[in-house]
Amino acid sequence: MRLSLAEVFRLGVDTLTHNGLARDHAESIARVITAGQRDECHSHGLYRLISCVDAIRKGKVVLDAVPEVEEVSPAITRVDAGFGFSQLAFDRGLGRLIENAQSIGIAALVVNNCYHFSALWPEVERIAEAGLVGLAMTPSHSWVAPAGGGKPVFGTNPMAFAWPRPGQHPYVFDFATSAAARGEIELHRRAGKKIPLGWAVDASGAPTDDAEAALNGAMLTFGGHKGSALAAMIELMGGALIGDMTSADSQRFDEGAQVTPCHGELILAFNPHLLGGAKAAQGAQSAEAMFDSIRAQGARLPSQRRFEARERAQQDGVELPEGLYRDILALSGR
Ligand code: NDP
Ligand code: PYC
Repeated sequence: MRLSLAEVFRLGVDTLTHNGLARDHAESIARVITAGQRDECHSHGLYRLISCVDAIRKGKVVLDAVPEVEEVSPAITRVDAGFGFSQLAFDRGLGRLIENAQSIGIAALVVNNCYHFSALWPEVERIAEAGLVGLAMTPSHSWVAPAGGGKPVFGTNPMAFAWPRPGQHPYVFDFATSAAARGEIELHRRAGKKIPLGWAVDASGAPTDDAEAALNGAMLTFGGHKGSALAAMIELMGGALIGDMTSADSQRFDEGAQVTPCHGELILAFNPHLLGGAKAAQGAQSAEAMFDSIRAQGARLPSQRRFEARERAQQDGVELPEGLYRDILALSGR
């Protein structure tokens, strides 16, 4: 199936509103899902509509939650998502985050009490578009074992970073601190494909290449003890520090419903002009020199694949597996 980006967006909005979600939430979600499909981030593109609708139908998510924005201090904006989805809460808080970082140099946006399922790069890219450096992190459900253990403690805990580059795409990375995102393993299961060894262990703690066994066992962190420590940091900063749930808390809060995780998110913005002062321009040049040395070796920058996919999709639309399209149509009431 080939769809234009406008069709992907409409399919997203229609599917979510058909299932009872308020239109402002549906549009915020459809924007990030469309961006995921456009950039060929398949685990967080249209596929996510299935888990969104699942969470809606299980009665967990507040469908018309109105995010409440509170200016906690000149540096901290808190948005209480009211147990709705995260995207509208982020949209409502972003302007304050940017204004605060522009005027005082460093600012935080804390989103609390949100159902969260999206990739983080669309958020940090929006911060970089304002000329700021962005860093975002969030827990999920406890699916991931610590290095040296075999039982789930951490979430897949993604972390995203964006560095603005005037006149070109920002430098952006965004990855789960697990060896792969859970969505990737789910997509392997849907396609009946094996997963690489090293992504997960089965319920008995043995390495597995079977997606179903992995989902029922424990996922592994990337980079052994290093990924494990980063995953713990995200539990602390994106959970404990901001007065919200860790991945283990989120799992308990779920009460076996197996819907998308509910917790908080921490988003930070840094103003390179205020932090760099008289040397800000020099800092930007050093950054470019580093990016050039990476590329000069034939290595690629993170997100380069996405930006290339974006260009193709903007011209030609996106390709969608027939089975996924059928599954989504069945949820959309069309
Ligand atoms: P990937 O492993 O697919 O990608 C990680 C990052 O590394 C990307 O920025 C990617 O850029 C870059 N990259 C990949 N290969 C290379 C390479 N050879 N050289 C340089 N850079 C490279 O990400 P994950 O599977 O870990 O995560 C996928 C998504 O899932 C993320 O967007 C994340 O936010 C989301 N997620 C969300 C969760 C949530 O709770 N909300 C939980 C877990 C994950 P490129 O994209 O260009 O390949
Ligand atoms: O793919 O790991 C994942 C994930 C968890 C929550 C949303 N995506």
